[in-house]
This record gives sequence, structure tokens and C-alpha cells, in this order.
Amino acid sequence: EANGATASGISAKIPAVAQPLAEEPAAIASNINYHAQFSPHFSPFKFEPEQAYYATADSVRDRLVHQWNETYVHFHKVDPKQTYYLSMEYLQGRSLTNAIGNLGIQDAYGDALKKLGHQLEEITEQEKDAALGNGGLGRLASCFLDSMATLNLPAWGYGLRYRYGLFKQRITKEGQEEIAEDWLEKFSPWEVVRHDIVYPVRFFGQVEVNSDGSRKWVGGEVVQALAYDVPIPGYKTKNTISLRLWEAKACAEDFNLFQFNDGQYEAAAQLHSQAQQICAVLYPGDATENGKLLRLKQQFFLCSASLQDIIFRFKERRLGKGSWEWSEFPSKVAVQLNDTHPTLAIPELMRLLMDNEGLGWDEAWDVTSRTIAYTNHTVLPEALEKWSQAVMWKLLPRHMEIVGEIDKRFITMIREEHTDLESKLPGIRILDDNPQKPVVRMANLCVVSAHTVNGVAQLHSDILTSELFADYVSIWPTKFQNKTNGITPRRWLQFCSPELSSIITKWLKSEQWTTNLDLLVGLRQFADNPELQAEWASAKMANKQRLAQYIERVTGVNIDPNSLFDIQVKRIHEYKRQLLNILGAIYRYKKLKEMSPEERKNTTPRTIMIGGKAFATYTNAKRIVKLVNDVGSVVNNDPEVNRYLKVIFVPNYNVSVAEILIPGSELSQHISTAGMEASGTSNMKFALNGCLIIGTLDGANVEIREEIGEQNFFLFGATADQVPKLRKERENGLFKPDSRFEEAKKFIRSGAFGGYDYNPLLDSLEGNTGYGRGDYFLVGRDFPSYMDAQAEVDEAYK
Ligand code: B1H
Repeated sequence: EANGATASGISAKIPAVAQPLAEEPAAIASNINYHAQFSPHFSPFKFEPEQAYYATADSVRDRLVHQWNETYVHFHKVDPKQTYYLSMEYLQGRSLTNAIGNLGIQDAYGDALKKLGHQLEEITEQEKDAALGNGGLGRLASCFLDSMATLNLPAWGYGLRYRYGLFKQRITKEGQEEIAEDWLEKFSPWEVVRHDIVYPVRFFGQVEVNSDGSRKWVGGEVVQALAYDVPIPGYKTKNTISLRLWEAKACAEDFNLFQFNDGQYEAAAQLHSQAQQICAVLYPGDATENGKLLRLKQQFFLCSASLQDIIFRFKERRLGKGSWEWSEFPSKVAVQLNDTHPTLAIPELMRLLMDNEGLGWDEAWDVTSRTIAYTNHTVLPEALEKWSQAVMWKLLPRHMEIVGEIDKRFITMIREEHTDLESKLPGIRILDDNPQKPVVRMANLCVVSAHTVNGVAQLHSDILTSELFADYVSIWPTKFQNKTNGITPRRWLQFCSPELSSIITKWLKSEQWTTNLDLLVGLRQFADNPELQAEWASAKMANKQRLAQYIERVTGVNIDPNSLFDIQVKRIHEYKRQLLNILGAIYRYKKLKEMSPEERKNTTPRTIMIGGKAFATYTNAKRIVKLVNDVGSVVNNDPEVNRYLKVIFVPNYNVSVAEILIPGSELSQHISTAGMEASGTSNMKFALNGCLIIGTLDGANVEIREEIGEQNFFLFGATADQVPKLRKERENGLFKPDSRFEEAKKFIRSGAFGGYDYNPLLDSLEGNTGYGRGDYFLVGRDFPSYMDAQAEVDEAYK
């Protein structure tokens, strides 16, 4: 097929490769052997699990590369509208199981490895997670790539190739400790460096005005963006799309040989080390502060390299078809911004079109706004990005001119066409000229420039149109949409719980559900069938046992697979209310202590597992991690009650840990203050694994509850529309805390969980208002209904 491609850049001479690899285990084993010998990464003749992993991955990659190249050539020829996902984060996790599963060759590879003296399951454990993301937003990006590949869509992901991904979390006596995660320590078999794909990216400098009035950004420093491509295979389809990750590089000329020969080694390599800093680390925040200038450089680096590449591909493909117009660009290119982090794509596309391609403002604006779409992922004020105008003028002077012009034209449009909104202008325009701290509001820039704006669950999208972006709705009534998040059912059920998957396939008499989850309703008719129930229970028990073994391995604590497995795993944040969970556990522990041995026997034994990473400088989040660990140390070592309750902090929560936890869950907690969790996506993963939910009416919980039914969702807590009033009541001193809530806090203050000073954390739940006080997240308000819902859970489990 490759012979047909004629456009520049793709040689007409590359012959179509015959499917290079056989399906028989013996042939596969010999191919793995071949890679162990001839794609060596280690000393010869070593074939421990680690070497077997790399050789197996190399062998699987051959298959992917074959499909991948064909996909590339196919889309080059057909030239469809292509969707580009721009994201600062991708939480890919491991790739081997996923690749083998998507190619449908598990059995053959399992048998091949057996011939070589290894177990596929053991080999896959050797792989390090690619954790180029923080949490839900990054994992969503990875799930979208998987699904788009499976749906045979012409899609690309663009991101950054961080040297160090999200930190590794170690739990010590002090609480959480962060360790750099060196996912590239050995190397990643899942990336291919494209030495021919390099673009210059400029920082700083100044704007020159040419004699014809056109403008040009010159000077400053230029860094090279080098492409690393990761193949993203679809499930049971040839379509294999690309995740293109940019690495920053200085050029050879940037290395100052003169200084080096003069013994000034650091000065000589200064430009090189500056370039290296750009992709050194992932911004380790979910909804937070810090690291300003470098973060802005990262964002611009992603946007500029990706857009240059997109424009290059557009021209290359259009040239292959003869003549073309810029106005066709939006019918060939869709750019989706994953939150405001890649907002600079807007002024960068304007700049490239005007200053490089010679378009006028109106034409460039038309192309840009029809190309760009924006997804909002949060309403938390601290996560709505605002960049200092001064920093922006320094780093990106031409872009600030363009942003200023967009702002000016927006103001003019409001004054001319929406006079009713004139008084709202200070809040809805893009620049905030507050003399104390002039900033650019990135979300406003996105809303003004993009042709569509979406929230990530129905409730969240409603909050966007009724609150955060309400003033824009009357200007652009059709711009705002909802796109409720989703997850890939392959990674999150089929591959992480093969036992349950084969039961589902058996009863549905088809595997179609793996690409069409609506078909799962077909199981309803068998819900009361004792045979299905027995099979289901035994699969769940197997997954619980696997989870118990894992917990014992990483924490040393033995947990009982016959107890109720209750799990809350997500980034640690006050709005997600891990504190509500642990306060409930503390109250439960205190009551168990007060019971007679006979009374205890009537309780429902529970294992409460909490896991997640805290932003390194988020003090209260780190205190919560410490508290969960301290409670665990006391409860788990208390011989009187530890048969009825265990509290486990699961260290270093990441994608591959989730793949063990979620299949073994029976109850999971999604208990954020209503209105604050935009969607949540682990709620979907748990529900998909037959786990019940205790939760608030927040984010996608609302829609999940409609699908799984009220009987499978233990509902509690205030609703989003009540929250402002409840906060007011609290401020006015009208809140009367429940005695159980007071008892749990008092128990911690008594020193029951050790000598650490938990007063500052507990103080955040006290009083009416004040910084870090006043229980902003309404833990006290929701505590009684939470405990009642937990009591219902205990009864249901019996
Ligand atoms: C979500 C973020 C986020 N929303 C800032 N916002 C970040 C904000 O590094 N930063 O600066 C990183 C991440 N992440 C999450 O997105 C929401 O909280 C979830 O509710 C949602 O499910 C997920 C995917 O839409």
C-alpha cells in the first residue's frame, strides 16, 4: 500500500512490508530470542525477567511499527480531517499488556514465553509506569487516545517527554516523601525518536516591524523541539495512532567550545542545560501554585512545536492534492485543548498564520477560532490559570501583542453588540489590568477564541454555563457543550480483570461489550441466576486475594479477603475529602473499642484502603496522608479489633496499582463536596468492575447513579445548589455539629494516634470563617449523613 503515497516526505520507493511476524508460539519465541541477542540492552546471555521483558517488548513493538506505518500512509493518502489532542499530561501507565491485548495475541505470547522459561504475567511486572501526568486529567488523555485508535479515528496526541514523571511516593515516619521517578532509567521500548522531526522554538527576544507593517518575532533564545513518537494501537484494528512527545534540545553551535577549552565547563554548556530544564520534570500539581516561568516555557514549547508540526503536515498533505487555501485548514485540522494548559496554542496559531504565512488578522482569526476547541476540567479558583502580564511580555512579546488585540476586539464587540454586558467587562475580558497584579486570564482567552467549550460531566457543564462562564452564554449560546468523560473498557476491565471479563463474555455470548459497553445491560436478565452469581463471586474473590497479596507485599499488613474491601484512591485534596473517610474510620474504630466481644461479632468486617499522592507543598494534604498512616498503625496492631477493621494507606498510587486495586474493590468512595469534582473517572472504573459506590451528587457520580441504579449507590451529603447557602449558614454561626463528628476529632486530639500535631489540620474544620478554618469543604455538615450511609453499607454487605 505504501507505494501509492506520493506527497513530499514519504518516499514512493518504500516497499509495503509483508506481515513480518508469525502467530505461532514457536516463531514468536524465536523472535523474542532474536531481540534478546540482536537488540541488546544488557550483557549477552542474561535472560532474567528484566531482559525477557525488554526482548518481548521489542518483539511486540515490531508488530506495532508495521501497523503504525500503514496507518500513517493511509491517512496521508486519504487526508481526512485530523484531530489533535494537546495536553501537558498523559498518564499512560504500562504498555505491554495493553499492546498484546489490543493485538489479540495474549495466548501466543504467553505460550512463547513459557517455552523460554518465563511467565507473561511476571514479565509484564518488570515495566515501569510512564507517569507523565498527575491524575484524572492525564489519564483521561491516555484513555481518549486508546479509544480514538479503537474507533479508527485519525487522531494524534501531542505532549512533552518529561525526563522525570510524577514523583514516586514513599511513606516514612514523617509521612509522604517524594522521590524522582526515573521512568527512562534504562530506556522505554515504546518510543521511537524521529531524528527528522525537529522545530525551532523561540523564547524572549523582541518584535520587529517590517516596512510593510507586518511584524516579526526575533532574537531571544531558540531551542530545538525533537519528536519522540509512541505508538497507540487500537483494539482489534490496524489503526495505530501516534502520541508525539517533544524533547527540548540545544544545537551543537550552542555548545561553547572556546569556553570549554578555557576550563569554563558549566558556562560552556549553559544553553544546553537551559534547554534540558524545559522537559526535566512534570509540574507535580493537581490544581495548584508555583514554578512560574519554567511552567510557562513548557506550555509554550508544547504549543509551538505541535502547531508547527500540524501546519507542516497540513501543507504536505494538501500539496499532494494540488492547490489549497488556508480557509480549508479548519476542515482538516481540529485542535482540542486539554484544559487551559495549552492555551498559548491560540496566539501561536495566530502568529504563525500572520507573521509566517502572511494572512491578515481577520482571516487568521477565522481559521484559528474554527480550529480550536477547549475543554474545561475544573471550577476551583486556584486552578484557573492566570499568567502575569509582565512575565508574558518578557517571554513571549509577540504573543502578548496578539492577546492584547484579541482582548481589545472583544471589548469593542461587547460595547457595540452586547451593551447589557458592558458592566461585566472587568470580569469577562481577557486581560485583568488590576494595577496590583496585571494578569492574562487563560480560561477567558479560551472561551473567547474557541468555537466550542465543554465541561466533563453534565453537572459540571451546567455549573460552567450557570456560574463560571454564565456571562458568555448570551453572547455565544451554542458554544457551550457537555462531554461526559469516559474510560477505556479494555484496560479498565478486560485486561485488568480477565476472570470477570470472561464471565461477562460467556453470559452475553459475545465479546462485543469490550467496544460497546451499552451491551452490559444484557447481564441484567441473569442477575438472579445463582450460577452467574457464583461465578461472579468467585472472580471477585480471586481479585480480592490478588489485591490482599499485593497489600501484604507493599505494606506488610495482612488483610482478610472475607472483609468488605472499601477503597478511596485519587490525588489527596481537601475537596475530595479523604478527611471525611478517615474521620469515619476513626469513629468506627472508637465504637468497636467500646463494644463487647459479642457485639463486635455482629459488625461487618471492613478493610479501608486509601491511596493517593499529595502535592509536595500542600501541607494539609500531607497531614492527611500522615493521619491515615498513623490510624493504620494503631488500628492494624490492635488485637482487640483488628479482625473487624483494618486501615491501609496504599503507597505510591499510580495506574498499575489501580489495575490491581479496582478489580478487587467492593465499595469505593467518591465523596467530594458537591460541585467541586468536575467529573471523576475512577468512579467509572470501579462501577465497571462491579463495585458499589458511596458518594455525593457530584461530577459524573450523578450520571453513574442513573445507570447503575439507586440500590447500587449509597448517596449522602449536600447537593451542589445547597453548598453556598450552607457555607453562609456556617459563617453566620448557625451550624450545629453532630456529636459523632465532635467525638472523632476529640479522639485524634487526645493523642490516640501518636504524638504528631494534628491540631492545624483539625482546626481547618472548626470555626466559622478564616484562612484554613471554617470547614470550607463541609466535612462536618456531611458527616452524619455519611455515617448513616455507611451503616446502610454494613447492612447491605451482610
Ligand atoms: C482535573 C486538573 C488539573 N481538573 C491543574 N483540573 C493541574 C489542574 O498541574 N496542574 O496545574 C493539573 C490538573 N485536573 C481533573 O480532570 C478533575 O479534577 C476531575 O474531576 C476530572 O475527572 C479530570 C478529567 O476531566
